[in-house]
Formats: sequence, C-alpha cells, structure tokens
Amino acid sequence: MLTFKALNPGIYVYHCAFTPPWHHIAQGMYGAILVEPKGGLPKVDREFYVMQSDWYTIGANGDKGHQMFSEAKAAAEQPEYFTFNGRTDALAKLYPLKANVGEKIRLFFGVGGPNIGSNFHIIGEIFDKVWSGSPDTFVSNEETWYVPPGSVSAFELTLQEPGQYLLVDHAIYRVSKGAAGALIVSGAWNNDVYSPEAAGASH
Ligand SMILES: [Cu+2]
Repeated sequence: MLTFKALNPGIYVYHCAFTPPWHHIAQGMYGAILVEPKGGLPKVDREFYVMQSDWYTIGANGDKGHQMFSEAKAAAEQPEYFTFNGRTDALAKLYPLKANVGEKIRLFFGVGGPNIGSNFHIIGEIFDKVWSGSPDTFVSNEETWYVPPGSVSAFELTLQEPGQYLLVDHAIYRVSKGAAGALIVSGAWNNDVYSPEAAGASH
C-alpha cells in the first residue's frame, strides 16, 4: 500500500513509470488526477474528463485487424491516430458529452501523449475560464489553449444555444486522424444571441 498527501491543488497527469516509461505511456498507461483546494472547487452542473493520445501503429490509419506498435513511428513522432478517451469514435459517436443550455460545465482536458500536445478548442464556443496549475489563477475568454503532453488544463464554459459542438485539436488535420469529439447541448434556441436558428439544432 502507498499513501501520500496531495499538497498542491490543481489538475495533473499521472502515468506509469515502469521501464521504459515512454513505451508504457505510448500504450495508454496514464490518467488525470484532480486535487481540489480545501473546501472543494466551486460547484458546477457538469464535469467531464477528456484525454488526448497519439498512437503509433505499423499499419496505416484505417487498416483493419490487430495493429502492432511501431517504435520507429513513435520515435519519429508520426502518429497514425489521435484519440479522445482512447478511441477515435469514443466521444464522436459512442459516448458524446451531453449538457443543457445555461449549465455551468467544467471540462478537464489532458494529454497523455506520448509525444504530441493538443491545441484544444470547441468549435462555436469561447471558454469563460481556462486554468492550468492553480484554479486561483485563470485566463478569461480564450478560444484555443495549448495543453502539452503530461499536462491537464481545466475549461469552464456555458453554452447559450443548443446544438452539437465539436471538440477538436485545432492543429486541424489531426481531426482526420481522430482528434474529435461531440458535446451535445439541449435546450431552447435563443434568437437574441444567434439568429437565424442553426439548421439541425437540437431542442
Ligand atoms: Cu506501464
């Protein structure tokens, strides 16, 4: 058994350090750990955890069947796939994030890597607050925020309109390799904010 005192409030990456750690990290052996300040973080309506990864297979993107790991592609930093939460379709199709118009959302977005940081962005939204490190120090009104490998940042936002919002790495060709997810927001359309109503907006 192991015990430790979490002394520094923030949101962090943990990962396996077994030799060689880069190989274990490349297999997805990491996660996010939240250390709340005394008394906890301010309450929000929804919290989500998303982690981006880059994957190196001997086969090309889209090849079927079991894919062996390519040490050469990993060393060259040429991934075949990017994923949010472990699969290219995890948030895009299988488990989209869901919220309602007007809710306060806190989204923790991290990068396990092993190699490639993310330029995190939600298409159609400005983040109210972004913080890396202490929750006491934050930036307001950001649209894209760099999250390096081995780090997690927190994104606080409220959606004013219903619809399907796309989470992406804004190094945008990575979307074609899987760096995409969906946030589906339900509620009434507000013509005051955006008009006319977007086609396909959900109610
Ligand atoms: Cu490991």
